[in-house]
Amino acid sequence: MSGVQQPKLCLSCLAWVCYNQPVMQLATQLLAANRRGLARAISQVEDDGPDARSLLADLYPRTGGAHIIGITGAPGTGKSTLVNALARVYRAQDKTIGIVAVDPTSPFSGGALLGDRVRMRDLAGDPGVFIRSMATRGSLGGLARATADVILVLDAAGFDRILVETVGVGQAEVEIASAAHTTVVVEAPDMGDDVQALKAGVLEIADLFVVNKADREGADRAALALKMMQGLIPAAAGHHHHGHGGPAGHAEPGPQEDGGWLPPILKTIATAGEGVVELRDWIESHRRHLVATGQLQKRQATRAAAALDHILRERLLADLMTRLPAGQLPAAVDAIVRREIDPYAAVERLLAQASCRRDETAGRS
Ligand SMILES: Nc1nc2c(ncn2[C@@H]2O[C@H](COP(=O)(O)OP(=O)(O)OP(=O)(O)O)[C@@H](O)[C@H]2O)c(=O)[nH]1
Ligand SMILES: [Mg+2]
Repeated sequence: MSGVQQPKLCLSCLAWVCYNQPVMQLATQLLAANRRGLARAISQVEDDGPDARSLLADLYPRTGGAHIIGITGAPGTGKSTLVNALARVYRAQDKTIGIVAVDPTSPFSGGALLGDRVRMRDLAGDPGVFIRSMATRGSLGGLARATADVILVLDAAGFDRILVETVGVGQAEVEIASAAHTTVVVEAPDMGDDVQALKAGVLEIADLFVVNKADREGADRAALALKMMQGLIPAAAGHHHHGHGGPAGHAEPGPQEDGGWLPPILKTIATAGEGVVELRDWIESHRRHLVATGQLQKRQATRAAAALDHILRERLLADLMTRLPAGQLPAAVDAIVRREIDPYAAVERLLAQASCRRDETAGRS
């Protein structure tokens, strides 16, 4: 770095300042004044630009304070409306709220994001709330990475709770949701078939179920269907509990004697704010449960290991690619297709070629 004053992100207030300017204190009021700095920091990590790594390195020690809440469910179940209402009841407790709306459906995202903005407009003037819609990435994997990094920035900025809305349709969304401490799965009465469809990946990650649009017919039926489904979910990793004295349907939801957690099934009318205080209180109860049982710590360790594994794989592969003589990879593909070599042997050969190259360059220097 040169001696010239570089604008630097102030870690306390997340504004872009020069070195000699006084560092301001983090406060809810200041977040309002520095929204532009925060937005800029988020754009940086979202685009994975040249300064993103050093920015995240600076911010990382300040993360870990926020509770991350995933809100997932089929399209149109009322997730955005619920997030909006939830943010308001959290604000009533003076908690600061970051909101990340993720929409990976490429052809419609423009319209959907615009819709979210309109619905969330009444929160927009509140300095204790920051809303960010995630633009579609080139790949779903890229979207998951960008979302995780944006959550880190909001965490470092001091938001107490971060609400992450994802449309629960595929593996990438489940991956995004796995970044959450508490995952809320949203259903609606008129989505009968989708209750079945959701069973595949999303039900297993639910800490709370919400049947939204409880003003509509069929809400009780949907709640009952979920309750029955709970009995079908295998008890995985202390996540769910099936009472020893009977089926899960007879156990009280919430913390269980064996340290497990039985997801409650709540009914809400997001448009009227009904049941939303109860939802907030259940989320907080789940948070306390995670802390009390040490599961928060455990989840964080699991996530750290997964992140490390992922980054390590990417780095090693990229490293290998730079060391591989040009044309070797397509040549190997051709050889496999021609049945001259099997894929395992091809990998061995590629690795040997890459390490030859390394010895060569090492010998030269
Ligand atoms: N009747 C009724 N309508 C609701 C309720 N909650 C949301 N809606 C309506 O349902 C529609 C979809 O709501 P959104 O909040 O956009 O749903 P979403 O799940 O975020 O939708 P996507 O992000 O597109 O997947 C809107 O017209 C809402 O006004 C509710 O409790 N009752
Ligand atoms: Mg939405």
